[in-house]
Amino acid sequence: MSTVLSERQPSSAVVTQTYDVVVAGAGFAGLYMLHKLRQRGLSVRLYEAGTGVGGTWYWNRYPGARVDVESVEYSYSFSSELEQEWSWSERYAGQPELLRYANHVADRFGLRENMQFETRITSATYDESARRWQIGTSRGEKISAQYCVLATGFLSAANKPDFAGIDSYQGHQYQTSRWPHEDVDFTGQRVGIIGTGSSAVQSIPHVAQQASHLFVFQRTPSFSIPLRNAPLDREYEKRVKADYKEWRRRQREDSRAGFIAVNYQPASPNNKSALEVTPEERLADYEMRWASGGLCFYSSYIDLLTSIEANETLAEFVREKIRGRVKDQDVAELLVPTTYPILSKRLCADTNYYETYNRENVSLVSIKDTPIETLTPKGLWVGGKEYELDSIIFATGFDAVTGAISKIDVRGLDGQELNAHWQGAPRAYLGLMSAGFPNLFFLDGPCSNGALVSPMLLSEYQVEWVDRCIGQLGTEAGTAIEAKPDAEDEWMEHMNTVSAGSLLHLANSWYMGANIPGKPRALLAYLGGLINYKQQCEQGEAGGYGKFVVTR
Ligand code: NA7
Repeated sequence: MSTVLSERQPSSAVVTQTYDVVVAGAGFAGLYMLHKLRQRGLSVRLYEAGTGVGGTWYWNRYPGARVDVESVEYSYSFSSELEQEWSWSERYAGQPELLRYANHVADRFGLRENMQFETRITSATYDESARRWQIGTSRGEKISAQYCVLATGFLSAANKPDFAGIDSYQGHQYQTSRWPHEDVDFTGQRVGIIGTGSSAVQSIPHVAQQASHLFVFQRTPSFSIPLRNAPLDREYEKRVKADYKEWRRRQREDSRAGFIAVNYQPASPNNKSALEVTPEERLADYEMRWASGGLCFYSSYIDLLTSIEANETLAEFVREKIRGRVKDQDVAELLVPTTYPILSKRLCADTNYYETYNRENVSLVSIKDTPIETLTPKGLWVGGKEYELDSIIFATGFDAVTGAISKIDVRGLDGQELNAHWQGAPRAYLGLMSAGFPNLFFLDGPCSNGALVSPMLLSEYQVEWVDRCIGQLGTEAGTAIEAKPDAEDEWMEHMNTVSAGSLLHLANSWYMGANIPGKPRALLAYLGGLINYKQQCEQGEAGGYGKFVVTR
């Protein structure tokens, strides 16, 4: 077996190893992938850039970081023992608890012995004669693996814009997605935060409680709904645990996106048009969802993301709510989004976000028409004014979905670069494999619905698909599977067909790659829904993987 490099070992060790499968990333998808492959008795090595497991919840340690999918659903379903023994403390778990859960899973299933931390996979080159991947790491290792699974996460490659003067700034700099492991205390400080997406919406109320003054630099306002977090109702937990199997079945089979938390979301998916009901009926539905909290507006009327008129009914409802939460109506108007349809950017879910602007020590600075000119040694210049700041927080998001994969130098058949294959737009059959890149799998990658459905559910489904595939092919030397170019073309066409007319195209969001300067504008996710996606994946497996070229 391989040499195990623990989290504490120096980074100078260089080993050359051979495995059946190499997995990149110790987030929830990577951990489960490792578990499945170990159960098959395969030799597997998981490489992780951080010093520990948890992926998103390892990196995003900013104050207020919290999942906005209900805890009982944002958890693994593969082990009923795990389901029964783990108890969430809140309706929506906070980052520390989610990190504890990831660590518990790694320990409970003995996964650490096959993991190597502080190691980033930097290259993967397909050796056609051996039909194996030659993998390079940030430690200089060269590894040979028959299969390679990239579980690198769709919100993991941090985006820190290259602001002029950024190196001249002498205060403290923080990035929400690279937050220090130690507590950060802003007491008595003048703090600036750049960005008003989910990460900022969660952290602003916390930072405002410490800072002497908080300046929020907003380019585009978000739509945010109250999260209505609370300690987890123990009666509710009992009911869920008594019936978890059926609960999970319904998540998989009965819901549009894998969410069925009926206790807290009394509103089941609404299959009507927002325009076919009376204004009173519509308002009642919206009020019920507002009171329930969180992301349940996604399961409201069926045409909210296809009809601008229907969408506007919800957008206006939420705008009015924002106006009602903010005392200064000039500030409220700056916080009201008007330039894109609601839900076409990821909806935020907050605790006291808008109310924070009622505090004396919080100022909203719109940088929509006057972008940040430069950082200075003391702070930053915007709108002809210098803001002196002790700390600046960059809540500027991610190079989403493709960012982490494109940082790896991947070369497939004939030396073709994956980044070249994805130039213009990423291409991957079922979001799982790209033509010309045999034995290379993506989890939560582009062209699947990772960004739009229950992330745990999709990860588990994809892991099980990949595990079955590797299991059926086996590890005999020379065995390879590759998506047929036709299958990939058809999938891309299908993706375009199901997304035609979607309002998602109208926003400059990370779903569209539009938040990163120079990134091609293309919808990165599959909009066909979870049930349809699974049917398509089953078709892909049918006929002995008929949509793939299998070589033995
Ligand atoms: P988001 O949602 O991408 O938000 C990033 C924010 O940073 C957003 O308000 C951006 O404004 C702003 N931003 C980015 N670049 C700049 C520059 N150059 N100048 C000023 N402002 C900028 O990332 P989050 O981390 O908050 O959330 C990501 C996901 O995590 C979220 O969708 C949930 O799924 C969980 P913009 O809107 O581009 O004008």
